[in-house]
Amino acid sequence: MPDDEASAKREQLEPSRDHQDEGPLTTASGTPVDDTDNSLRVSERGPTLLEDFHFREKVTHFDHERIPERVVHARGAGAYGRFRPYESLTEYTKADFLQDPARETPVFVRFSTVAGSRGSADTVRDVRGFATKFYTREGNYDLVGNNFPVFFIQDAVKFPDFVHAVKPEPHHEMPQAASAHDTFWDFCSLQPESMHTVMWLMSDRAIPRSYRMMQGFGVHTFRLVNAAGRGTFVKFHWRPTLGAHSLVWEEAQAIAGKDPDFNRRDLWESIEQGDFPEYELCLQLVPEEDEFRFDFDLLDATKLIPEETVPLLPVGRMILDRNPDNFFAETEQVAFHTAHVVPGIDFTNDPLLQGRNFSYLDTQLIRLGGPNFQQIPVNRPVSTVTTTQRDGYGQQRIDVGRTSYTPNSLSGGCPALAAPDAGAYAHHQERVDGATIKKRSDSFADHHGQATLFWNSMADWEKDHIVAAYRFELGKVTFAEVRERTVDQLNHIDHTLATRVAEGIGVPPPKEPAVANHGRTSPALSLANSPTGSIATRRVAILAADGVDAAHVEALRDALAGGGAIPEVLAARDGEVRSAEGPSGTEPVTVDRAMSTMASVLYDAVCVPGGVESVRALGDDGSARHYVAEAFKHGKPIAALGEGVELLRALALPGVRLATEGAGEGEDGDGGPGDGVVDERGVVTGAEGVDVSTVITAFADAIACHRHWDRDTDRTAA
Ligand code: HDD
Repeated sequence: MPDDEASAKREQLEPSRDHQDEGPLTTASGTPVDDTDNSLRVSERGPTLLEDFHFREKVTHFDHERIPERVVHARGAGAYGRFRPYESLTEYTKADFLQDPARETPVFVRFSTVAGSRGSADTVRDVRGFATKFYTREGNYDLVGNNFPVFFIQDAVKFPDFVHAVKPEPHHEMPQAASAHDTFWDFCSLQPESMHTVMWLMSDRAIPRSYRMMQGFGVHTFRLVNAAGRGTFVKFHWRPTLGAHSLVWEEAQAIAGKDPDFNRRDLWESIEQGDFPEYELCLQLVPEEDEFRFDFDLLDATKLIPEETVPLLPVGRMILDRNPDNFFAETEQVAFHTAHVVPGIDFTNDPLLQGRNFSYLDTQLIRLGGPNFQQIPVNRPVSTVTTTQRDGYGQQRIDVGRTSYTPNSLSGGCPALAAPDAGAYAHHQERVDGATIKKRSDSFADHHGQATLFWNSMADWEKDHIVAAYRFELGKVTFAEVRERTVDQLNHIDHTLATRVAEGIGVPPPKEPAVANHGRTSPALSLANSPTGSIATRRVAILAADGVDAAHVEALRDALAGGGAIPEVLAARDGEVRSAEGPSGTEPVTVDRAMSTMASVLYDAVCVPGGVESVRALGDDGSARHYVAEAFKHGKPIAALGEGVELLRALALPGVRLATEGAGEGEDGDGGPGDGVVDERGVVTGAEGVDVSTVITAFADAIACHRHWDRDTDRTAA
């Protein structure tokens, strides 16, 4: 897109930005203020006077600073960016922003958790929201999706029930941002349509490593409409360039305490550092005549179309490259709405989507205080807005003229109605016939088949994590009958799953399967098949103490940063550590972080460089030992250079073979046979005399694999 279009939103926002760097402090009405520390009073110790207008205005504004948080998705983080299609999608849609690969469209994306309140932690087990506002030349298009392709319920009328069940329980408002409690499982065990999405919730998809490393889905089947009026069903997918990766549950819980802003910080810092999050937009297209070719209903939001059945068509790329200037003004006030559509994009009769089209507008009215929320800078379209809507709280526009009605003659009929062939939105025409009825279609009736598909498609370690998650969640449920009912539901998905869960929660395992497992799989559902290979933006802790081998640290820093990773030297204290005498002299090594401020759960990998004195000091330091052991437990790559291997040896990491002195020949690291490097399930060490660069290369390869699940203990626990 030419620069002017890419920056259209940025330029539009500029007049609203107030840098507060000119002139003195004033009241909101612009009167200069010379004292904002002392209220006006009668004598030094006397009562405060009502006539102190600055005091009253300051405190009154403060009293009114809060607005209601979102009833769901209250906690989130947002960023601006741009989207560009790879090629024209004219064949399927007339949407202007999908026509021209030379045109970029500005976007704002807000990621969120669902159940927690605004101040809750990022790394809770939950669905993540992935809402994108495209500021197109034809108005705003909002794709309000999640990081799961399916939803808990089929009909929007159930949404308040579902949300009431998952939110903290009303009598004591506990637990915060967690589904592991009685009401959630009571509801789900009575609502079998939730079983497929609950399975996703129990999987590692519910604890993403980063917003930059999770997929997004429009969930519903939508409709694209081309200039000839032909409709095509479509499912929207966002695919992160860095692949989809997740945390380990125990790690996620620790992070919630160590850094509750973990995902938000990651998004912010990546953009500040120029590591822009990137996602590919992909479509699953289904011709209208194929509507009934599936063994589920396309209108049922608890079902996905397996990628193996309808492959993903990559159609464009989105890059997030700018952080907001003000969290409240932009990220909090951004208002998404599923019915913000542009010509060429339309709805289907999915009853969940139909209900959403009511709810999002409604919620903004209470949340943002009235019908003029579209005039808030972050929400304003870059296209021209000409309505006959007037007045209301917070009106920002000065609509000039006498006519705010159609038709009129006094203003020459302006604004004129747009013609369909001149860009007007034309609702797709569909013939609908039938009696009014409150009944779910029979085609929505299979509640377990795709949950089974998901379970069947998981790698062994993913299955273990799922079992552990069910045990954790149900272990918090105090009603035996709710546990039993859930196990019964699981037995309709897979007998082994039900048995393994039952065994962990004190429920009698079901004697036989409720239904036979259909045996089908969809490999695309497994995180094990998500692309790996890059170390970009991975955080690597390099543990050091006085006497560290500075050459090792330098080599690590150079090689890892060269691959786009973020190496950081950690020591007991901030400042510097003395380096060992060596070829690089005795220059001290700069410490990036004190170990006490940055737990091992905040890094993707850990390395122990050499230096006899440093390694000995780390070995004597409980927190350094814990650092490595915890990273090991969470399946993270670990490396030791030179004498660093002694720290790993002292830890006696279970089942790990380390490179031994003089054992260089025939080891099995990255550099090929005989390279002297041992990579034992992501624990990388080099034999004596082996070039550290070879060890570091093997370490980088191990980091690119994300985690080494064959040694994580969440798995063996299940
Ligand atoms: Fe929703 C917010 C995603 C079903 C009612 N929803 C909200 C957000 C996302 C989603 C990402 C946060 C937007 C933001 O960042 O501001 N919601 C979904 C998806 C659904 C879904 C993917 C199913 C496919 N939602 C859904 C239903 C209803 C709602 C069925 C109501 C009947 N959702 C809302 C809401 C929220 C909302 C109450 C709260 C704040 C807001 O809208 O702006 O209207």
